[in-house]
Amino acid sequence: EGINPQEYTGIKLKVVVWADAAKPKLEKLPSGSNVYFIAATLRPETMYGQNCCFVGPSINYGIFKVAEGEYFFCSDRAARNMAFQNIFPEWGVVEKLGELSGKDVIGTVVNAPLSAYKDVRILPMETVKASKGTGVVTSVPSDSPDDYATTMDLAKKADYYGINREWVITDILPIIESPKYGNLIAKTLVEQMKINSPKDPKLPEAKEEAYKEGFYNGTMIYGEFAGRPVSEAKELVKQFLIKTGSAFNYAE
Ligand code: A2H
Repeated sequence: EGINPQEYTGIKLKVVVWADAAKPKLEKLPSGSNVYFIAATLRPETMYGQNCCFVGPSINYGIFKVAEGEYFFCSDRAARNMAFQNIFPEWGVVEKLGELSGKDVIGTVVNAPLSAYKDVRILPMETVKASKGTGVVTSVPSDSPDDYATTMDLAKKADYYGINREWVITDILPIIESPKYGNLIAKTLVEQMKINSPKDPKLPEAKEEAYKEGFYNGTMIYGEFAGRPVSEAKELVKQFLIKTGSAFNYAE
């Protein structure tokens, strides 16, 4: 963690169907409540391509009250930060209604705002850091090398990860066009750099290059801002998500 605050967009992915393993741990939730998985992102303009949402399987998470009938699923650490950013009803106060591990929620179906795939699954990503963001990472395999590498690994080793192969969407939607890497920047970079695992040490370099190329040279080719440069669309998509109640600002 550096000295400058990191400004994330908190994306709200509403639970549609809980995984069976999560159900016994939800007893304190009033019936009819809405729970949202909160994913911290730096790339709100890519949300059209969300194909799943990642949690760290061995990270501990909580369910926190945000309003009457509305709850957030995120790490304790993120909840504490949110309590000091006017996101919860009472400043500095965290009200926790449940504790779950990432493993408990694998297979949960959530609605991903703006995503062309609409409802997507919660899937495991071993490289999610508990010490960053909300501990929840929404997956955009077209533009994030980490998400692309993890998606491909999950599809290849679904049995090993204890997931259903059909939960992994590998038909990747192009969102951004770049002169250098075409319309699937992450896939192109992962293949060019011969990255074949989510733990490959070349991933940070691929991530850096994908981010720069997308931001400075990318053009949107999907959604209401198609034709606009990514550098402009980023803020427009973010404001649209906030206005429609699907996102909020979160800093740490
Ligand atoms: B980004 P920074 Cl399309 N552990 O969102 C690991 N990674 C995490 C995380 C955690 N606890 N919390 C957030 N992230 C990811 C979209 C995206 C992202 C795209 C391309 C690049 C990219 C879709 N995933 O990030 O370390 C989230 O993934 C590359 C910079 O705080 C978040 O934005 O700078 C980004 O890393 C935050 O990274």
